[in-house]
Amino acid sequence: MNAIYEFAKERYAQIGIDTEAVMKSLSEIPISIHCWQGDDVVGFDHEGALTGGIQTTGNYPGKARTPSELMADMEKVLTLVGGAHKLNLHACYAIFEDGNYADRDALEPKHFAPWVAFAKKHGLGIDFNPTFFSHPKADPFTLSSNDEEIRAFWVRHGQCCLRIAEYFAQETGAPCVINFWIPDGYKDTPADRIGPRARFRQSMDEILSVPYDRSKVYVTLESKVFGIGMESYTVGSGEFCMSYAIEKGITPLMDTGHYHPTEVVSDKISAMLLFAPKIALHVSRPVRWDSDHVVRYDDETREIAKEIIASGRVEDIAIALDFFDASINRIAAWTIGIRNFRKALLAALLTPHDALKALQNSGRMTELLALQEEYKTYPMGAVWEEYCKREGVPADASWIEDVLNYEKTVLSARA
Ligand code: RNT
Ligand code: ZN
Repeated sequence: MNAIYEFAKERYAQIGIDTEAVMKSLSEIPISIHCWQGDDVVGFDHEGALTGGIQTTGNYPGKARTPSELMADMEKVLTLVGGAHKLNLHACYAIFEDGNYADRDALEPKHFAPWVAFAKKHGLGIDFNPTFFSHPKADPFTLSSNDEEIRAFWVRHGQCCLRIAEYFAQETGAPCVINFWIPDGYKDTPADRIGPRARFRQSMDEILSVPYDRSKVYVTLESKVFGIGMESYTVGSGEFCMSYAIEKGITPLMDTGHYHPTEVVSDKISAMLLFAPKIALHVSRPVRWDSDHVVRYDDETREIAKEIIASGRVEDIAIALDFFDASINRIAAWTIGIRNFRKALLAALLTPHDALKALQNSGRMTELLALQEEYKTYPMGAVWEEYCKREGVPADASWIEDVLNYEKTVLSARA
């Protein structure tokens, strides 16, 4: 018996919350873990810089250089975070065994076989992302390029990624969320905004015209307001992606860093859920801009989690993380971000949403505000510790020492 947990359990019971049921629900919500935190979004299919309007900054030692290093690092992370997870891969993480390189438009399931083995070993479903950046043909235009050869190349890339997504779903038994994001855009005011968008639309139509099993492969489309070097115009804007997703019956994806600084994704979730059967999220942390900082347990993160739970539609929302910090220990970065989002979900599950909604509906806004604030200091930490113990992962800050030991024994050897 853990006296602190028992006290918390009693405290939450008084407001109608069953902490045992909460812990069960919490462990079942899948969070998709992005492989790209481990190597600063480089991948294994090219040499050269990360392009596409995104950037990693920092050169903390010990980044993963090979598939086996990246897998080992992710394995370490999985010992520190509890609950259901998926593995989120990018096409540039293809593994060319025996040196059999294939360009992006010729990728096949076999190039991801080691990842499937890794996922099976850890009981993970796999999500996927075609990679429309860090490639000589991303010039930087891809699916919206006015060069037919380049556009066709990237259409083929999208099509072969759909086949790979289906393979992931077949192999793991879990549906595969495949997310399309293109960096296409202009630094300065374009003369023609509609042309590139029309070509993007045509390209997506062409990609989605290949047959794929819609019950196993969920296509998502991620919008963006701007990127580095694409400050004035991005082809895949919010309106474009939302409209296209609704028209085609695919899923819109919102990345928390992809809006104007005072816009918040927490407010968009409910609006989108009324029109899209499913939505998808990239949980990140913008600091002034789409800076992809490690997710904190901050107000907006908690509000997003609250919206997910309070909507009653958690099973319709695909949750993935998307941050990449190269200035701190990368295993710690992953662990902090994953634990924080799980904590935010816990806070949301420990909130009596129905009672609060009833106050709102009867106009008792004073009590609503008062209770929202009171609940913030309820003993959630005790439930979190109990949850972690039951999941067999560190319940307290002791994981930090574990990561620092791993740095000493494993990462430091990667000179
Ligand atoms: C970029 C998008 C995109 C990428 C990953 C690596 O702004 O957020 O999701 O971060 O695909
Ligand atoms: Zn994203």
